[in-house]
Amino acid sequence: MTRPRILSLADLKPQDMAQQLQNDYEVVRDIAAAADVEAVVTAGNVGLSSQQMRQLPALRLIAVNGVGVDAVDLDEAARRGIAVTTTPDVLSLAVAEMALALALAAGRQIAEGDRFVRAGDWGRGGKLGLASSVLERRAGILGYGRIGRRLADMLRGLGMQVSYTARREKSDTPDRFFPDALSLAGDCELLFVTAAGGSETRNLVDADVLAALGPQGIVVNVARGPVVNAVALADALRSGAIAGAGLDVFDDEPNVPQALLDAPNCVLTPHIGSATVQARRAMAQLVLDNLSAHFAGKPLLTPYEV
Ligand code: 8YV
Repeated sequence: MTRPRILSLADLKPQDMAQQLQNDYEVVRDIAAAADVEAVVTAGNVGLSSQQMRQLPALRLIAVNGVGVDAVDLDEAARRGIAVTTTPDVLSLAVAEMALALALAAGRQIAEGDRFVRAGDWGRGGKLGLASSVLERRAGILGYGRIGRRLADMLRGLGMQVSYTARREKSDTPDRFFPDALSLAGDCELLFVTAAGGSETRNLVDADVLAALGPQGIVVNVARGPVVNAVALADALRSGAIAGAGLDVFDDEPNVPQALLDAPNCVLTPHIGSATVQARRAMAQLVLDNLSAHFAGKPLLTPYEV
């Protein structure tokens, strides 16, 4: 039996899941050789532009190995009746765990302490200053979707007081609602960014929000780089307007602005929020299941509804 041809712009992980894709499909990697393909596999941070879609006249399905659709031209997909699927829920724990890890790393001098020990400063009698407790802070979550809510559950479980802002107040949560980022930041010292990317959330965390967070404040971003204004963030770290940051996402990955590389108490990771074996395996399985459903003419498992 001939295997359907698909275009893959992003590798599935772990290796056995990538192998499964190879077994089930003829996997093309060059878009110039994919004019006949009905399905494309892409990553959340890779997406598919309208220009790429124009090179794919037979396209019927965009299977995103991730939850972010900000890099997919959804208008063009809708206009052409191309379905989009994502991998919701299965990565929420991993990304929430990463957010907590970054908060602890920035707040408890983990990266700085590691550099201090390796540089021999401890051995030479040096001392790190005292940190301010992370779990005794009030936490604010900007973006209260699946990942934000998973994180809220985690933080509450650790005894933290949690507030959030989202487009609408939710009735089914004990967490306190604030109508916007500014009022949320004014009430917390640990601000987690878990909002979807795209034009609606660009620069939501700006100089005013950082000033409201205050000199004890820590910002953690596991969502999309542009939600936090990188220039304002680097300035706030340098001037002491906030105390620290933990960043897993950036405007122009894999390039990280020099101002953030140079900023004090800024912990940086290379977009690895969902990069656990468990999450990536479950994500890959959903991609495979959505592809199978499409080629079998069955309903998609996790269609992205605009
Ligand atoms: C991944 C992501 O880095 O879910 C998303 O939108 O950005 C991340 O989980 C990526 O999609 C991995 O394929």
